[in-house]
Amino acid sequence: MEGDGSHMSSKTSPRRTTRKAHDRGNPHIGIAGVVGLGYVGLPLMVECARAGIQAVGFDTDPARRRMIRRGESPVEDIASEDLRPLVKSGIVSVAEDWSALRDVDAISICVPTPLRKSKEPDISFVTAAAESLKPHLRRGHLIILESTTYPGTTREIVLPILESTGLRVGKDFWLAFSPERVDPGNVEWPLSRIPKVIGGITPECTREAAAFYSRIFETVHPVSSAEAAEMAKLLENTFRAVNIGLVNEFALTCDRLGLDTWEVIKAAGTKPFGFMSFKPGPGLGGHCIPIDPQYLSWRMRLLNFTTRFIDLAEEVNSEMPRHAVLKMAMALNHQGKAISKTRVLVVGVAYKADVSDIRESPALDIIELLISHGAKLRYHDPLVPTLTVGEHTLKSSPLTAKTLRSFDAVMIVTPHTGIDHRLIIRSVPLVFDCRGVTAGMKGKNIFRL
Ligand code: SAJ
Repeated sequence: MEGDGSHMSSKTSPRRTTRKAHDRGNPHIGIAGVVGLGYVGLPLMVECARAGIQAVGFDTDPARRRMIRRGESPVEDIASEDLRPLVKSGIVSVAEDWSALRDVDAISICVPTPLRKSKEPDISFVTAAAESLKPHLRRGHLIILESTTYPGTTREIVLPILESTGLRVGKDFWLAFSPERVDPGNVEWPLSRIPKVIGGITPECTREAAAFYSRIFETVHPVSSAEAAEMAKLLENTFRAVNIGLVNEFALTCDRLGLDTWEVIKAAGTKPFGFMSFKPGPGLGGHCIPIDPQYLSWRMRLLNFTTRFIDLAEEVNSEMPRHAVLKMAMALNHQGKAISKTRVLVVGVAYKADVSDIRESPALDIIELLISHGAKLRYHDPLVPTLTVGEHTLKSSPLTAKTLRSFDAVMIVTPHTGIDHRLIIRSVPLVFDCRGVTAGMKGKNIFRL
């Protein structure tokens, strides 16, 4: 980015927003504060340290504060052996209370933004962070909200809390939104290489935030407002939810036409342009994709606007666990077996391959459905040693030829790397594959979504 990271229209060509990290930025920002030390906040602290910026972490969980001070990482993407030297050197530290916020110059808020049971946004963690910051807000502070939220949160919720101190945004302090883009488990894209969208409450806010983040991230992309930055993130993840919903509907369609969904998708994927492959699955898991679009649909309902694609994708995606169980029940039926009393092993329960996170995992819905239909259920997941579903607490069963032979059916729900699917196919009378890992494999005992 040319100049001091001054605000540019969104028409700025990408090359003009690219700047070498560490070359310039607001020199008055010496110490970075990060509120919320989870899968977003802790990697951000480490990235600040790698850019030579001292980072001070804030978290409401005393156990987590103690753990990080010991140099132990509570986050999968940060190895303790990488964290420990940073803590030892002091460039990464964890504050005991909020008053230390006065001593930092920039504060990135990386707290959860989940959904309530009513499917409404829960921004209580964001407001709590802003309220904790308020007594310590001072002139010169740069505040950046990173938590995914609906357009307007930064201006309508965070700004009034901070300005109730009498300090004025754009004059006494700066406030911007910059969506987190941490992709758990993605080694191809290290955090510093993922372009960072930034939108301020005022042009000066955008400039200050862009200048600071350009010291940490290779590319910053300023936009004209905090709302534009909030909305960009929702588009990114709604794009995924809707396309996954589309391909899941294709799975339902192929099922009714007696076609192999995976064969059809593989064929369509040979198109070298104008097509992007998504895969059907047992449902939509994780703490981003099923949730972020609901923030937008909730916001738009307040304006009497129906976000039909989001709502339809949610309808199709949330139906997939039931569809998967029903289709496996039909396959068992062909073998003269009912689901009740059937011994079923669910293989893979995390929300996606090669992560241990089970939040919103469709495997939880599938397990509940199978148990409610009387199946004798076990699971295997090398990354999830124990699992509680409803009042059932289960332990991951070993995956050996011997244990497999004790099951009537295996349902492959999450395709972790390294799971021996061929062993499963050789050992069990019925394999129901929700992820296409057996695509192309032949076997009378193989059934697919
Ligand atoms: N899924 C499908 N079919 C697909 C892709 C995903 O059923 O073709 C399912 C997954 O199994 C999972 C859910 O959808 O249950 C979400 O999967 P995801 O690949 O979107 O992974 P997430 O939830 O970890 O999304 C994150 C997001 N990153 C951020 O929000 C910063 C998302 O924007 C990334 O694009 C995504 O990682 C990624 O690409 O891995």
